[in-house]
Order: sequence, then structure tokens, then C-alpha cells
Amino acid sequence: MKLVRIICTALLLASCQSTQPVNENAILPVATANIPSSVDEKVFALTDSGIDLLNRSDVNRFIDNEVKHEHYSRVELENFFRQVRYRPSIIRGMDRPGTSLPWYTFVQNNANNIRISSGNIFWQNNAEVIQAVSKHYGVAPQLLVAIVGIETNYGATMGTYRIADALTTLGYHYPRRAEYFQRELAEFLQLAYEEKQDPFNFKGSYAGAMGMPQFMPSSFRQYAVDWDGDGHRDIWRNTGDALASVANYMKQHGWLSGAPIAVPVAMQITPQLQQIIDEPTALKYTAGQLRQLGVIIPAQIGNQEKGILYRLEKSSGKYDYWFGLNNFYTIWQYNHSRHYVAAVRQIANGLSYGSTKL
Ligand SMILES: [Ca+2]
Repeated sequence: MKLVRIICTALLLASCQSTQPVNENAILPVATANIPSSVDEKVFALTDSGIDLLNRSDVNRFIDNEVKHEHYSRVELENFFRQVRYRPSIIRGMDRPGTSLPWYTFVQNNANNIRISSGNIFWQNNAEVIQAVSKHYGVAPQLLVAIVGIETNYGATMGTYRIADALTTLGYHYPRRAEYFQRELAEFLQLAYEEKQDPFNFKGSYAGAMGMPQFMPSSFRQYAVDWDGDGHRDIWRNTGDALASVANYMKQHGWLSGAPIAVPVAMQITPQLQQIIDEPTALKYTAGQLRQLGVIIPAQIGNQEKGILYRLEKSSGKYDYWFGLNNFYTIWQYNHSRHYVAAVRQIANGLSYGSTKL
């Protein structure tokens, strides 16, 4: 497939990284697609920025590797690097904290009543496919709606950056995450080849996340689904493809049908409990262990269930405490932020159509 002649549509993709992030939220601030590029941004070719990419050894190593896949010729890859554009606003966007806001602000920004009522309309308009996808994958319909709601306001704000520009800018002008984004760039080029599309036709967030569910290229290649069977995983324009891709991601990451995401707990905070709250997010402590430390967990949760003790700042200096269960951790893998998971839950439980609360 030649880079220069592929035709196109828009594409897709998504969210998150299953492996690496060292610190929470390092990769994808929530709703990256919602951050606008500045209108007066100076856009110029990477080759005009004083650094000829094709003279860089890391770019040439990348090209050498890609040529081995036999999807693109060396000339095509060199042309690709000549055509990409450096976007300074992308670097600024990455350095902007996405989820360091207190919960009471975060939830207002991401899971407010407008977001929830828009979700009801989205559900009404897509009831049949939402139900079918949910049933097929065994993933709650309100979760699927909440994910596309928080990510892109139900497909309204999927990002306008060319993915090729975003991933190249981050891969070669953002040293802190260069390795990750170069890997995503390689995944992206293979994905464009597989979808038989021109890489320059793919649009998304400044971080390279695509479509209604904001999949990164690696997630797209691993989890995106062609629900309607037209030969394309169109998570930008086909609601079935987008929702099935989210459902597949959640199923593959351990979603348990019929189980809650989190339950409220009561406790007197102690230094030991605070230390547990501050630990990295993982299914580490059982309900039984936490009960022995004085945490009051609803009786419906068995002693053997593992989860995450976390808190939400409901107003300045005042906290609610929660026990996040298996499904909390499933959603956390989609975006490594406890606030993100809690906001998804808030949307899901606020929707009129969900029969059970998560
Ligand atoms: Ca399709």
C-alpha cells in the first residue's frame, strides 16, 4: 500500500496503554481530544524546524525497522517523515495536567448533568446496537455509553490533529515519552496499512488517541472490532464498531458481568490506611484484610474480594472513601486515573436506561 495513494476516511482509535505508565495520568489526560489547538499556532514541517528528521539516527533506525515489515518502502517512509508537521501545541497539551484537579472539580468538568443527559439522548438514538453489543460481550451497556461520553462527548469531540503529526511530534520532540510514542507511531503505520488508508487521513487527539473511544494505535490493533462486518474498524463514524471495541477492551481486561465497580466504605482514617490509599492502583488488599483494619465495607462484598481503597475529595478537605473492585481495576486500565474511573461510574449510574447500578 502506498502512502501517497491511499484514500480515506477517518479513523479510529483509542485509549490506553496496558503496560507502562509509571505515574498515573502520565499518558493521556482525560478527554485529550477536548483540548483545542491554539488558533494562531505556527505549524511547520519538521524539516523546517531546524532539525532534519531524516538526518536523525533514531528516525533512520525507525525506518529500518519499518521496512522489515514490508508494508512500506523506504522511499514511502522517507516521504512520510517529510510530510509530517511539528505541532508545538501538542507538547504544551502533554505538559498540562489532566487529572490533578480535586475530585469535586474533576467531576464537574467530566461527569456533570449535561454529560449525563447527552448520554440519555445517545442511548435513545442507539438503543438497539448498545443492547446487542452489551449482550454479546457481557459488558454493562451503561459502561459503554459512559466511556464514549467521557472520552469524546459521544463522538462530538474526537480531535482534529492528524495522528501522523501528533505521534511524530511526540515521538521525536518529547524526550520524556519518546520511546512510547515511537512505538505507537510504528503501530499506527501498521494500522493504516491494515485498514488500507492513507496515514494522513487519520484524525484524533494531540496525544494520538482516536475515534469515539480514543484508542491509541496499539489498543486499536489489539482490541478494535468490526461490529457491522464492512471490513473496517471504524471507531470514528460507526457507533457499533466503536462500542464493540470498548466492550471488547473491557472484556479482555477482566470485566465481570453483573458486578459493581465500587462500593462506599466508612472508616476512621489512620496512618496505615492512608498509606494503603496512597499505594499504586492494584487489586492487592482483600475486603477481609481491610475490615480487620477497621474499614466498614457493605456486607454484600465477601471477605475474599480484592480491591483498591481510595478517596474522593467531595469538597475542599472533605473526603468520601470507597472500595474499588475488580471492575474498577478493569476501567482503570483504560485510563490510569482513579478520578477517571469514578467519573465513568458517575455517568454510568446517572443514565436513565441502566437497569442496575455499577
Ligand atoms: Ca465496521
